[in-house]
Amino acid sequence: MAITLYAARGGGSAIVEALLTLTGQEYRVEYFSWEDLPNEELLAVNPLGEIPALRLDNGDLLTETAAITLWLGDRFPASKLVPPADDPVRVQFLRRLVWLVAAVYPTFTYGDHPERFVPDKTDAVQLRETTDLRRQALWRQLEKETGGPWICGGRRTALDIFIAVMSCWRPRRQWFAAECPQLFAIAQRVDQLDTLKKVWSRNRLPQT
Ligand SMILES: N[C@@H](CCC(=O)N[C@@H](CS)C(=O)NCC(=O)O)C(=O)O
Repeated sequence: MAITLYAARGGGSAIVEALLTLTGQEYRVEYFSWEDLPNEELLAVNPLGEIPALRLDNGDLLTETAAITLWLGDRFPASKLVPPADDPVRVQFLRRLVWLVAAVYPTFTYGDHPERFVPDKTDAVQLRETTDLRRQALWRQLEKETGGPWICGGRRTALDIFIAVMSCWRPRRQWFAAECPQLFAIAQRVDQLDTLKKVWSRNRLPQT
């Protein structure tokens, strides 16, 4: 049974699609259209109605980008996507991985569909604005901490793939070029990886 990735083009599933590609593992992708989310088929796979979701080769369901990343690191250590337990950069890797999904990602969860959380239209507009601002502050914080050339220093890890994809979302790449040049440079380096060219093209990335 091949690993199946439930996906939507350009979304968080593009991170997982790129990571899977870097492992060399065979997989199949089922793309949903954004207008169609959440739909019955996806809800049957992931009760949260979110992508990415992975059906593993043993039939298990694996959701949550951070969990998927750590699983890929365990399953495919040769891919070097995740620094191993005794690696000195492991602590900062874990810290930033969880920060990306626990601090940055929720600003999209609440900001992309504010009407799901606050029924009043004015409040919804405000929630979108405040989560957008919060995200900008978070990216600036990471920019300050980043020495380059990659998020974890001298070596590329899964986190650089997160940056390449997430920097295509609001406030988007032009903002990163102006406000977070180091993160922008990392994203551009990832854009250039030959192994990932087809993944980016399927996901219509990068977007400016
Ligand atoms: N905590 C999840 C968040 C996943 C998520 O928010 N996915 C978004 C797309 S990037 C989604 O499925 N949105 C569709 C919807 O909420 O209707 C993770 O880290 O994987």
